[in-house]
Amino acid sequence: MIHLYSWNTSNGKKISVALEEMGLDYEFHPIDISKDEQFQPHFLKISPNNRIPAIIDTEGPDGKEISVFESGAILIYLAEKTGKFMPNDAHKRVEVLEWLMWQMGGLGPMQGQAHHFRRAAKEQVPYGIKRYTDETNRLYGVLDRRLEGRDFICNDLSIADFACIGWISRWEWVDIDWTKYPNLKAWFDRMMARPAIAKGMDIQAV
Ligand SMILES: N[C@@H](CCC(=O)N[C@@H](CS)C(=O)NCC(=O)O)C(=O)O
Repeated sequence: MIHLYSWNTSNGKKISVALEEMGLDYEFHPIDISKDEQFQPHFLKISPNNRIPAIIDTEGPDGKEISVFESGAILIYLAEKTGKFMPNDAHKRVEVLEWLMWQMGGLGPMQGQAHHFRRAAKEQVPYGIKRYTDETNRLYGVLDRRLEGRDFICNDLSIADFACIGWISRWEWVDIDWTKYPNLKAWFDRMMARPAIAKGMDIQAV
């Protein structure tokens, strides 16, 4: 059994989407970050950076329990556990890792800062709003070009797609103009039309 400690956010949804697509049984344990539950000692034991998501797999390697934090590490762990959504071919595998790391180091942090400056900051900081909105748009452009002629980011559906979907689904928070990113919009619609992805994205935090 996999225990998912998460919340209804862009990083949290990556893992529920992956678990649904992989067909793994899991139990959802909400960690309400609006109530600072990410600082509870039991959660810090498995996620020392006090961030969701994290998992406990009671049937980890060698049958022993394992916990994993950091969404990218969790996606790789689950792909290796199931043999799904991560190619064995070394060239194709590198591509999936490249796009996964692109999301982890680029799209997530930049769009996250755009969300912060546009929606949460206690003062309006025009420089911050522009800097991170522009950067998010640049990254949407990168992904749009990558998706030209491809159904999924690395041709076949992979953990790179799972990493991006939660962020792209928050496009309204950054005022994205879809006419600039037609390949990305088609990918978003294609992803959301998959029942397992729609279910994983709909994980309820309460
Ligand atoms: N690099 C981390 C980022 C996780 C992250 O930022 N999670 C946010 C929610 S999307 C969180 O837990 N925030 C709580 C806090 O800032 O204390 C990952 O990908 O797992």
